[in-house]
Amino acid sequence: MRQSRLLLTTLREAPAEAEVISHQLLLRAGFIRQLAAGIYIYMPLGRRVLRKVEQIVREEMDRAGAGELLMPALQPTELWQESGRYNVYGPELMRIQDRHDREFALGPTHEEVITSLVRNEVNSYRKLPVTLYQIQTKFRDERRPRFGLLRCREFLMKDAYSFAADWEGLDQTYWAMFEAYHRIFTRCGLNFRPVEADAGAIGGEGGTHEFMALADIGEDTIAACNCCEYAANLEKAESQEYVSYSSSLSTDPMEKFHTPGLRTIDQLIEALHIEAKDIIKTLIYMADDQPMAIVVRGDHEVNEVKVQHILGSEKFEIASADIVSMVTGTPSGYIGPFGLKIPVWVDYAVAQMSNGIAGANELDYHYRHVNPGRDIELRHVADLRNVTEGDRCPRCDEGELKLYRGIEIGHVFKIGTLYSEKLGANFLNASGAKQTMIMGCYGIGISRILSAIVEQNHDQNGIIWPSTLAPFQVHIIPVSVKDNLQMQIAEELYNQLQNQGVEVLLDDREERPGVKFKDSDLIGIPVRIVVGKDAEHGKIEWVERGASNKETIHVKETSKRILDIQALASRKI
Ligand code: 9G3
Repeated sequence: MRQSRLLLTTLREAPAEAEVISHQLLLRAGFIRQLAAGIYIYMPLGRRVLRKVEQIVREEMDRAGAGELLMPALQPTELWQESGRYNVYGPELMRIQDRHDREFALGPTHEEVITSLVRNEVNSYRKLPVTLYQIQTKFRDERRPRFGLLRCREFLMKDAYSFAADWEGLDQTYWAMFEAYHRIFTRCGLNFRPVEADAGAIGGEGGTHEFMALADIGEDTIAACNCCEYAANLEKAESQEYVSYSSSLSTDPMEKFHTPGLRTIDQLIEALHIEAKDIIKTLIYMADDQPMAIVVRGDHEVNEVKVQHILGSEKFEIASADIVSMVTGTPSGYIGPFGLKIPVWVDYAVAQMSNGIAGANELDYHYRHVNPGRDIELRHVADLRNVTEGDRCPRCDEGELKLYRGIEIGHVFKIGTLYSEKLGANFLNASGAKQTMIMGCYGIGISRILSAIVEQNHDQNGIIWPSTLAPFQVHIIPVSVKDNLQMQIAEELYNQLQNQGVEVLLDDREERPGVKFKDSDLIGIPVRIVVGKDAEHGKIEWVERGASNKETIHVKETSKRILDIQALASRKI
């Protein structure tokens, strides 16, 4: 491709609304342009990268035995009525009316569509298991689209769905997909971790993993052991139940004492010269509109996903201040797990505490020398908290958990009969009896991967694309297009490499060299060949993006080197 013919406008500055580096660089390097909030145009360079990610995904999905189809984005909302999800999703589900006033949803995902297809196409165990996938645009009307391609309202997803006759069949497909995801993200050059995850709204009966690209701006937090393979989304991560720190068990009876104005953890620590872990924190929540006390140690946070699963409640949220004072008769800051007329759930770490400080359910008063085993009615004790850095790994005995931020780039679910039941996707088994298909679903955020890659692969001059995804493999830059010899050598090299099947971008623009080099650093093509004054001696400069070295080599050496690069770029592990 000749750069003078390519629609590529680089920007010196990113617009103010671009807060993260991947959003800034994808805009500045001309890979994307925003049409509206959370809605993007993939410019030619961006489209080329997107297509390479799609290609890797297709190869690995096909290799895992999945069949590619393409479903409509327009979905009759009758299907969402049938699955019972029509009212589960509010404004996030984009709906439109057609000319006959029939309502359609713009598909945010396709469980309903695929299940309604398979219930008509498959009726015998002989046709199972079957896995189908598509690479297609999804619509989710996010309240706050942000971070460029990381949280869009229209985005590209690979979504796959598997149907099996039994759980064993689902298991085989699930792990085949898991392996395929591992290969896909490895080939994309991503630094990622598969983590145990919470099935969330989609529910499902059998477990789920997320694939997280490690990045400081990632919205998710994961806990990973520094010794074994254990890794989990913070929503689900566990630690050894028995905390290591042992304190002196207090034999003194618990004693109420005056703590005027000490409402917060920090004020207590400051005034009493204690640590957060000596404090018993009681929070009031509403679980399906029932008030409930959740008790955790002062240095821990309530994990609302864990508590919601334990309580089995649909709705779970912190109680408002007036509910708190109504339920406990106390202003917030002095609440303790004593004599409350509501259920009290206590985290493991609190049950093992001794000599703690807790609110006395009286303004300006706390208790000290509290031994929960002795002084608190421990009817409900469970794992209610977020794990913290340094907690002991729940799988191996010597490991410690470390916390990382991650971008969710993939998610695999065992959803069982959640949709096949509701939508009647049944089959006749070997003995002719009717059974419900067992499903799995598997997503990859194709467009989100571009941002994850840039978050992990950039420097102060711009993007550094892995060779497997770069929009071009080689960038030829003649220093002066007015110098006939330089242009002649550049053109010859351009044609020769093109004939070798190399993806080459030739910067034939009439621009100053400095501008060309800045643009080249910004768009991040892995190999740059500079044709300058040494051309008369048949010498060119070979520069690898991200490496510090620049080499002067003979022009004849280039094609050999390029062949090595091509072998690297096209390797299918
Ligand atoms: C909706 C809206 C947003 C949604 C969903 C439905 C997320 C929804 C979960 C999934 C689960 C899997 C197949 C590919 C992998 C992920 N956001 N989810 O179901 F109506 Cl507005 O999409 N689907």
